[in-house]
Amino acid sequence: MSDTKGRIIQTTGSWYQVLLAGKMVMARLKGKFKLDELDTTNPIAVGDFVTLEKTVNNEYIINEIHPRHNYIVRQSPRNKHQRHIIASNVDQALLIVTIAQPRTSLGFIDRFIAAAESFHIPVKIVLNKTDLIREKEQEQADYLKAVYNQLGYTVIEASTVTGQGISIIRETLRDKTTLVAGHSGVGKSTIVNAINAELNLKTGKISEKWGKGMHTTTFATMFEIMPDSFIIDTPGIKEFMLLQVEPEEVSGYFTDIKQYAEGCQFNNCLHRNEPNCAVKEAVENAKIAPTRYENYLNIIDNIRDINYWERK
Ligand SMILES: Nc1nc2c(ncn2[C@@H]2O[C@H](COP(=O)(O)OP(=O)(O)OP(=O)(O)O)[C@@H](O)[C@H]2O)c(=O)[nH]1
Ligand SMILES: [Mg+2]
Ligand SMILES: [Zn+2]
Repeated sequence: MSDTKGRIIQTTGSWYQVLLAGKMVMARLKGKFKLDELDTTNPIAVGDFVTLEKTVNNEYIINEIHPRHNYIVRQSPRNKHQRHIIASNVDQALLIVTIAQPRTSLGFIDRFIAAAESFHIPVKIVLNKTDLIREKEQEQADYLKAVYNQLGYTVIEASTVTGQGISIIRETLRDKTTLVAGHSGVGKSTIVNAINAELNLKTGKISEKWGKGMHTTTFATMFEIMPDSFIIDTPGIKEFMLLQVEPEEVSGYFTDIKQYAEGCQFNNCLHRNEPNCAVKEAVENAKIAPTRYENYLNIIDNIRDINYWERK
């Protein structure tokens, strides 16, 4: 019997695909497995590093999960008090957005970034399909680049048609575990295929595997896109949301707002109507982008609505 360290690539019911020394093996969980986090529905998630034990029958058994650096959770679809770990040990998130075909709203981008901040995952943005940007849309592209670059979320301009940005994306992914996210149709699979054609992911239509009816069994998948470089594809990007967060916590996930919040008169300031609010002042003086502030307000309103209905 020998112990070895592997990484969970995919979970399918009670069997786990584990990458072990460059090879894929199937493993099962040890019979009596102690769960340290009792409020999660799945003990093991994609991205987990585990210790495997090979039994006398040449089967692999998972007998230890190594501590997670971070993880992405969502509410269990069956029980709102339970959490489901989507993926763990994520180095960064690459959010693919487009100005047209489809249009990604800044509200979606800001919600995504806030959630990623809450999970301690750094974000980079890929502005894809630059070949489709027409003159009147250029202003929106410029605004997006200016706002997010300034905040420290690198914006990589890309097009799988012209090849722009593809080598930058390749270098960004190298030696890391990256969650690749974005609305359906923005070009996630096309970009991945441009980097590693061997993966040959389906493009152009919503992949059947994750089509309607699959939303209750959300499993993330991990691919090795290059040696030691992994990408995580999550089917339910809508579930990537701020979870169990109070309105007062949200500004902590907006780096720009957080920076000014210390100057507010009240330390529980929501930066809406309170007097002597340093955040509102920063918005008025164009120190904070107006769309960022609006999207922040939308998020806290949304949380208040949800809390209201849940407490009723
Ligand atoms: N013009 C243009 N079209 C692109 C570009 N990148 C991808 N596309 C096209 O956009 C469509 C959708 O691309 P996909 O890669 O399937 O999109 P996806 O994000 O994987 O979508 P889902 O799997 O549904 O989430 C395909 O028809 C691609 O050929 C680009 O840079 N420019
Ligand atoms: Mg796809
Ligand atoms: Zn304030």
